[in-house]
Amino acid sequence: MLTIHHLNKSRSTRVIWLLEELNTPYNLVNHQRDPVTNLAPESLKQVHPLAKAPIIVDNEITLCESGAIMEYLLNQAGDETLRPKLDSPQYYQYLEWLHFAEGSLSLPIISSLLMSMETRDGTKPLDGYIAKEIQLDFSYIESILSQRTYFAGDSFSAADIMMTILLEIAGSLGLLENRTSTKAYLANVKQRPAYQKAASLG
Ligand SMILES: N[C@@H](CCC(=O)N[C@@H](CS)C(=O)NCC(=O)O)C(=O)O
Repeated sequence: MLTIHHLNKSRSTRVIWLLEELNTPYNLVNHQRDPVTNLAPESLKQVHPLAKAPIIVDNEITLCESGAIMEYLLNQAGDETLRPKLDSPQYYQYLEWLHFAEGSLSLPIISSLLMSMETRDGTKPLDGYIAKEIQLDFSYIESILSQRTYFAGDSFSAADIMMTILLEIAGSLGLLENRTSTKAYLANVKQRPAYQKAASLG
């Protein structure tokens, strides 16, 4: 049976909600935020190196990112009610909102939340959060790219196109120092003629 790793007061509520809508049976594993830092506990790191909720484990699949998990669960359930049909125009509205939540809206909302804490108690949770995330994310990316040619395995995919511009910005900010696999990956994908055509347009 599928396991959902749930962190209190977190985005993993999204996944539990979807599982309930789908009537999909699941094991629930609860993790509690550190009462002082409000961060995820060590127990979550043992499930996935990003140590973020939600995470699901289903046989050989361990998956984080709530949007990806939603798609996975809908694919598994073969559900026709909680997303529009692939060949309908509504499907692309669905896809836009699905990605908008984490891809665009999350950044200003979470930043505002962390800045409101700063105003209240004078601590600097946003600074701490950014430093922690950069270390965590680029360590994870480096470990993946030291094992695979591309993000999703041996074949180039649209996931590589999504990741590249952010890695380029990270490189320009000096965040890829000592990340040799990431730098080699970037040099490799940037040799693609299609990338070069796109980049030449400014
Ligand atoms: N984009 C990710 C964000 C995951 C995320 O940041 N989860 C938060 C909870 S809402 C978390 O685990 N925070 C604990 C921590 O960073 O230590 C998603 O949608 O799953």
